[in-house]
Amino acid sequence: MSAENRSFTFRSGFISIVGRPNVGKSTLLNQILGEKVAITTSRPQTTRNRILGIYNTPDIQVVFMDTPGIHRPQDKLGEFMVKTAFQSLDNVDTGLLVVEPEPPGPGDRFIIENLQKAGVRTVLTINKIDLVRREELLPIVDKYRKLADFIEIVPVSALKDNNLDRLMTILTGLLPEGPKYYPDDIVTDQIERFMVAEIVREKTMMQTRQEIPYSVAVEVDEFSERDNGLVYIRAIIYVERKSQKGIIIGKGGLHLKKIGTSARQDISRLLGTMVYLDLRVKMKDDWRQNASSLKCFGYE
Ligand SMILES: Nc1nc2c(ncn2[C@@H]2O[C@H](COP(=O)(O)OP(=O)(O)OP(=O)(O)O)[C@@H](O)[C@H]2O)c(=O)[nH]1
Ligand SMILES: [Mg+2]
Repeated sequence: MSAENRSFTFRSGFISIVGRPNVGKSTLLNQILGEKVAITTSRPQTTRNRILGIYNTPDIQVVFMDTPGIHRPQDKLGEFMVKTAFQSLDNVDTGLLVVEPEPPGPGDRFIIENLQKAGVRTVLTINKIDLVRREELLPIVDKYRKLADFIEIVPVSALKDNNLDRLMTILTGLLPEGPKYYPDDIVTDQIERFMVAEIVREKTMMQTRQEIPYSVAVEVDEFSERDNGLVYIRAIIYVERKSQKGIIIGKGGLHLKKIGTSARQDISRLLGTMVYLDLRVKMKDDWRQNASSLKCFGYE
């Protein structure tokens, strides 16, 4: 029976997930969906675009938007990321603010002020509660309660899947009557090419340090199915300096090989096929400050 024939009302809405970098927004979205739609790393500023994640039950659809962490931008890429995060608040039904289990800092206050200015009603999620004791958590909840008029404050652990059912009960309870925006079988609107590039970026970010994780952009320049069912993918890892190129490739190409092996496993799982992954490393001087390079990588 289609949704139209049912006697109950269908409810739906858009929820934007915002917060400082590295608080666990993308981990939370992946865990809610039970599928990995957004890459996650232990480094701040991992997410650079708005990532859609669609949650379905027979009578509910929530369209989540994962967003880049809101920070003080140091370059044009950072400006794009912060703008993307704030734009995601236009026309949403609810904001889901994610914070660390610590008292609100200036960054959190800044985001809260902007949510208020935009008139977005907000549920606060205190994430990573697996890292603190209960006695430590209560005063933090209290501080947030005094700071703003949140619809609800929900402590969770996205990583350990702790209290996410309660969070979802609250979020879905807020949904207005509405249409099904996306078909049931769609979990994200991202195309495979983008997801593949993101996986390569995730593995590169995870296996590099200092400035390199932030200097990396990935472009898939060939994606083709070969006769034997194998998918051939060529991806270019762009860095900003010659020295970074050398580090990523490593002695005898060993480091790049390691990145490729772990990326290939995830891409194979995503596409459900055997994958041949050809990785190249190229340099694009200071691309994070260059408008045309940013455009070329889809950061505009
Ligand atoms: N201990 C613990 N770690 C968590 C939890 N949720 C996320 N993390 C970790 O926090 C780090 C950042 O997670 P992400 O999901 O990438 O954070 P994000 O907010 O999307 O970060 P940006 O995209 O950079 O803004 C990763 O190392 C996660 O494994 C949690 O509930 N508990
Ligand atoms: Mg993220």
